[in-house]
Amino acid sequence: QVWGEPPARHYHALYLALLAARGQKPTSIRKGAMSVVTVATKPFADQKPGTSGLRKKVPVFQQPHYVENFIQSIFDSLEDYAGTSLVVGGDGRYYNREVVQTVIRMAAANGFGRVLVGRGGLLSTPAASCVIRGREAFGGIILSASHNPGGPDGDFGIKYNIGNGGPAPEKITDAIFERTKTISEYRTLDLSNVDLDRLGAIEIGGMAVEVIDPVADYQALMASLFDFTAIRAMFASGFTMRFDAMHAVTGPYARAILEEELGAPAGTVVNGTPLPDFGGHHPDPNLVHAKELYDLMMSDAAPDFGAASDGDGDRNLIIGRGVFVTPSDSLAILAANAHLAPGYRQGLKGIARSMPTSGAADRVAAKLGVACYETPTGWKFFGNLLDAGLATICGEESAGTGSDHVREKDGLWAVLLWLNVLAARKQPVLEIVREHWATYGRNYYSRHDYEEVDAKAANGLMDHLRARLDSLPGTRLPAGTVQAADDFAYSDPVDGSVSANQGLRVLFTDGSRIVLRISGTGTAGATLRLYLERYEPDPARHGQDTQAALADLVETADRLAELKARTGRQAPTVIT
Ligand code: VG1
Ligand code: CO
Repeated sequence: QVWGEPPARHYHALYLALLAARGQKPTSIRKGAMSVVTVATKPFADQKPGTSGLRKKVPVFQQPHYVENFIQSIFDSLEDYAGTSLVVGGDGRYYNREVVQTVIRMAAANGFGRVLVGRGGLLSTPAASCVIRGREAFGGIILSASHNPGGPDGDFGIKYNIGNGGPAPEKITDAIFERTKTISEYRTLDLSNVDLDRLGAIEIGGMAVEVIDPVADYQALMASLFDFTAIRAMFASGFTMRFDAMHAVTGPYARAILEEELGAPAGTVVNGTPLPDFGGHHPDPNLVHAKELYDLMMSDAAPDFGAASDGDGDRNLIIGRGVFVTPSDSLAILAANAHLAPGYRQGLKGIARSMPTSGAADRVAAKLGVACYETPTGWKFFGNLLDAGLATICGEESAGTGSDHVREKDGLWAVLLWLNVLAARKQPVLEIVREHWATYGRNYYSRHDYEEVDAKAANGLMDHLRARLDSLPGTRLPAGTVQAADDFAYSDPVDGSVSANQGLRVLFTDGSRIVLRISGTGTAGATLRLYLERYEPDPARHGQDTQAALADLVETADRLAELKARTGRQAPTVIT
């Protein structure tokens, strides 16, 4: 194995390979001699992690000590990590490289034994999860604000993942937040930057820093799950596809796997180079921000299959020629067909979906005779179910699908499972979707987002509806008669922890639903999410326009929550 030459400017740099050859760990170097510095600091009041870590505008993170306070608070909330490995990487957005360097220095000063970092500071969220698990790291720090825009005025984010590769559970994120309120100092090293672009290992401050290929571990995992031979044969026989990486982190993964390994023609992957500002776009794979792909897929020039992923590579958009597959339907269809892929031939142990996600997957679970779990929004709630072997496939309406192969949702994984299903069934996407609806019925589904609403108005709206919930059952509304209404609370079947206030639900007697919640990932004002669902068993009525099919529910939601009056908006910002 050839290791990169450590740049001369590194203080006490050594080849890890040299040590490894001698069977040693870099512990012979005395700590303390390593210029550890303790820096006095004051708490910031706004470091509460949301649905997926701490997300703020870049200038907020650029305040002196802001990043360091949060990283030290993470370390202070962990136990017994001395000498263990920490994985670090991000989606390549603006400020990624700087924060990677900060994390490396602070990890060394706090006693980690090794940092594994993706070359260039890059690691997609699912790849980070894969590396944490595969290399048995203590945990990982993922730098991403996912689908939020990047650049100097865009968003940035920091998330901690535990040793199972998944997002830290609430117990830990709560502890981190508590720590940020009292922190008075942090530890770092007085060292210059590490060369992130050269593969190999060096040593700083008694800690090994190993720059790894960000794609390799992940690519090997994908090859172990899917029938690459069948997919390769499908491409060889003329199957066409476009994958839009949206100038974000999945570009290198998609090129390596789709084009180089599976033989899709060069140019299949577009916008494949990660840019710090994502080319000025929102790397959000939905019908608004991936409109170009959508338009192509609805045109005569459409390839057989279209897909996209988000900033950090954990979301997916699936569009067949002439048909957009809603994420909720995609979850259900993948669950129903997963056995066609070698990694899932044994069948599913169970399915899990977030509460706002449509009930389409529940029907598949019922038919398969396995349990379906309903969790709060956010991937951290799936971890326990996956670890306990209660579920194999999980998904969210927000374009997140994944399985027990890692502990994050995984955009490219979903795309590859779709390709595997297409290669096995040899049918167009449209036909597969229609057959699925004919078998299980169709769950018409849409989400209406009201972005950057005044936070007080949004909270007032929620409080008002929450106060009315108890009086709603039995009420007749344009969408039907209310059967039940509540503020969703989740009791984890594995560890018994309870998470309350996870979204307001109004359930109708015919199975239709209205759900309202405030986003936990927004960085400006409040984003209100209105989720609408109606079940249609009759195949003769499966051809309706989604928004038309849900019009009653939209009207009812406005009546119940006074959306227009309280937000001052006549229409949602984004409809997905
Ligand atoms: C949103 C989605 C949620 C997803 C989360 C993180 O959260 O609704 O389903 O898990 O983003 O995804 P919220 O609280 O804004 O609704 V990602 O790809 O942004 O890490
Ligand atoms: Co994401």
